[in-house]
Amino acid sequence: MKPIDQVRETAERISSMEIRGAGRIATAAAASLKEYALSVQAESLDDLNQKAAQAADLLLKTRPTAVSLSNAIRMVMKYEAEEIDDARQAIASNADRFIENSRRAVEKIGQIGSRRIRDGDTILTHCNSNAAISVISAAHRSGKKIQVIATESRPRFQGITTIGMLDQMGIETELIVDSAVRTVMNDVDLVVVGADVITANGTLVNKIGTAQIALCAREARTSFMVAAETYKFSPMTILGELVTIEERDATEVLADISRYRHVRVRNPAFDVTPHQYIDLICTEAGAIPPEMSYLIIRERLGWDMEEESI
Ligand code: RI2
Repeated sequence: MKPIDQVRETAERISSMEIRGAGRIATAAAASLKEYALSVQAESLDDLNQKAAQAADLLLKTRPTAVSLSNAIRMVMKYEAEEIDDARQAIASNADRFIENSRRAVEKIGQIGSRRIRDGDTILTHCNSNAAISVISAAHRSGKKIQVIATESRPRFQGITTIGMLDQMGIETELIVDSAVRTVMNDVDLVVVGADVITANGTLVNKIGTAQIALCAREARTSFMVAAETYKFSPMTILGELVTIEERDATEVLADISRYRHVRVRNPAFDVTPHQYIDLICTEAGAIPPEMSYLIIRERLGWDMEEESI
């Protein structure tokens, strides 16, 4: 396989959601760029830089919402080198560092977030988030007796992945359809969800349905926690950029749309939860109120206002 075909294949697996989850797509992209940088033929340093940038672009276009992808690619592609081999090594070690930091961040989020869970709590989660599951599993491992309510998360049913993971850990779990959230909310002590994007003002962009859950939690006075690595925060939102909400194929919702003449399917993959509905964002840098998101972007992502492109 040509080196660029490996990148194309990874991009295809991310687009089709064979590889999914904001964290996983970021680490898959970093690993793909590393492999590419180490194997592609290059005639000069410029040639390598250009080829790596093209490969990065292929990966970047796969999922338009997840900022984890652009943050990962920006971190991997941040290098200065005088020789081709130095550039290859710099990309490879940046990718390794990103992947290792990501793994550690999820672990740390679990430790920090689990302290907010009390013995006997019922936790509701949506979709399938590694960061959210890390919080739940850390609470379970620390000996707290907890139950989880997991939504199906239509149309891709990531909730089935979640119940499988929780089941493996021996955690008591109930599966509900997405529309049952309000019905069960009075039984819930804490909502824990992941994040695809957190903006400079603490707004959360996450799997479609999250905003409705936040609304129900607010009505029931139930705490709403977001579990997110700091690379889920979006630097570009400081510069006023809006988050693009990915619209996926209609067939994910309705297989046979052709038999209807007047029907159109809308399939937005994510929705927007205002920061007022979020009690806490649990990151590897600590548990913060959403209003502190700006500082996370400036301090953890080292974002410079001059740096307008990735
Ligand atoms: P982790 C997922 O997106 C879900 O929206 C989930 O909440 C988010 O990524 C974060 O997941 P999708 O790829 O990075 O299923 O915490 O569309 O695993």
